[in-house]
Amino acid sequence: METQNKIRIAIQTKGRLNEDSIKMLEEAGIYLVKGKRQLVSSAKNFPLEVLFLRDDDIPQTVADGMADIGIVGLNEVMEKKEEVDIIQYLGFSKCRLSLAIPKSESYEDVSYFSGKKIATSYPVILKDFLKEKNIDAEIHEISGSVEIAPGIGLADAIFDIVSSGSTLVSNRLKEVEVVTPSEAVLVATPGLSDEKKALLEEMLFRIESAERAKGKKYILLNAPEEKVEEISNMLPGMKSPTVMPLAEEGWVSLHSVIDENVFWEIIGKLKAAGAQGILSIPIEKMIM
Ligand code: PRT
Ligand code: ZN
Repeated sequence: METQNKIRIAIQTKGRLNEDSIKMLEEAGIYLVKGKRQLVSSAKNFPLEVLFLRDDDIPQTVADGMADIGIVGLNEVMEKKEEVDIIQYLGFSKCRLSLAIPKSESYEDVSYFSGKKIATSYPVILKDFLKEKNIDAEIHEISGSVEIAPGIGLADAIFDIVSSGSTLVSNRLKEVEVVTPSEAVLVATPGLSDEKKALLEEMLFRIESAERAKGKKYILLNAPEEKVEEISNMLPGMKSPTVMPLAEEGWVSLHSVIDENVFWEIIGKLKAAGAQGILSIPIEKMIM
């Protein structure tokens, strides 16, 4: 069957994960057929089918095998407790799940929460945490605007996603316990077929190559021949730098790959050593 040779990914229809999920696929050279907001789409140049879902539905869809893989927040994976394999941490949509209380309250330790009413959209994760800490508290599950609960007398505290912390501040709350960090993860159905595993491997290889290139620059410079060794030592490249003769006698061109953040550190040293015409170029992909 033809569909056997395709892999199906579930990604968020709209919301915080959508754009970065599509961007990650594009960096891996996989472009989606653009249409209206349909439920299913496909890739132009990779045997990939895309299922657009609410993030809450992604863990179960992947666990059931309706989608082979999915991109979702680790927080949803932890909350839903569906059986999925976490294949890769993706480094975007980073946040944390934290307990917060009114700013005016004094706080010593987690025993503060004994007998308190805590509002959250993540009752499962919270329950596990309280159990581990031996705290008996009341969990009040609400689906949105958790942060307003203490202000309107609906709860004593909240357990919610925190990113910059500004939502807490504007609701006069303070973060007192970080329960778990979260970020987008790539999940897969346990027991993928060999064909689908091979497609997943190919995707991972591409994602990694694009990831590796981030923050790296390709740098080119001209230098007097007698300075090649000194300058090479300043350029920790993939292997040793490429050295090519220039038309002008006694001069060479050096090429190397460096971390973006060391670029400004070494630029002065390179110039002092006689380097000229220094160029820094972004790198798209890096295959080791
Ligand atoms: O419609 P659908 O159900 O698909 O989307 P959703 O509304 O449930 O989720 P969405 O798009 O808001 O978030 C998707 C995922 O992004 C979450 O599951 C997290 O893994 C991740 N993420 C990263 C965040 C945040 N950062 C975040 N800041 N999810 C939510 N927030 C909210 C948080 O709930 C709180 O209200 O932002 C507020 C806090 O932000 P700060 O910056 O003020 O601290
Ligand atoms: Zn959701």
